[in-house]
Amino acid sequence: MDRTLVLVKPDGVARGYVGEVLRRIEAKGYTIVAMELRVPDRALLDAHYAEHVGKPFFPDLVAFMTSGPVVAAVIEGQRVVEAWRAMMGTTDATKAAPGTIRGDLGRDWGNGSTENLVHGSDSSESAAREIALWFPTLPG
Ligand code: DAT
Ligand code: MG
Repeated sequence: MDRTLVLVKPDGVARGYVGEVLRRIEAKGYTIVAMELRVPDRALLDAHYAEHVGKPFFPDLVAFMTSGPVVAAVIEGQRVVEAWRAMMGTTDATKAAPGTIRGDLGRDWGNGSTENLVHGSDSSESAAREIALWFPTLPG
């Protein structure tokens, strides 16, 4: 069975959308197999966002992601990696399609930070890597 890593980012938690995000996952029919509220540290984010370390926006991304608690979850179901990416919408919330989480709930707040509510692994390989980082003791 396919699995992917979901994060409700600090803006999503602060704005009270944990329930809304989980509601959409449950309504769509996927199963939550692990979940935790935590403030990620720098080491975890360096590993999680390894592909982005050194990019111009990386310091702002880390500042945003360590600004408060996130909800991390592992969800499961056939083709859940691609489904969750579709449910999130594109990275830039301003352009994300209505009906998606980012399109319905996100916007540019003019503070230079890309606050787009949620994360989802972009492939099965990324999902396996990210799940091992966030939930190292979760049985496969
Ligand atoms: P996604 O979160 O849609 O998978 P990504 O993996 O390319 O997008 O980037 C991870 C996060 O980094 C993204 O959610 C917001 C931030 N980010 C990406 N590209 C950015 C850019 N050009 N400027 C500012 N922030 C960016
Ligand atoms: Mg990504």
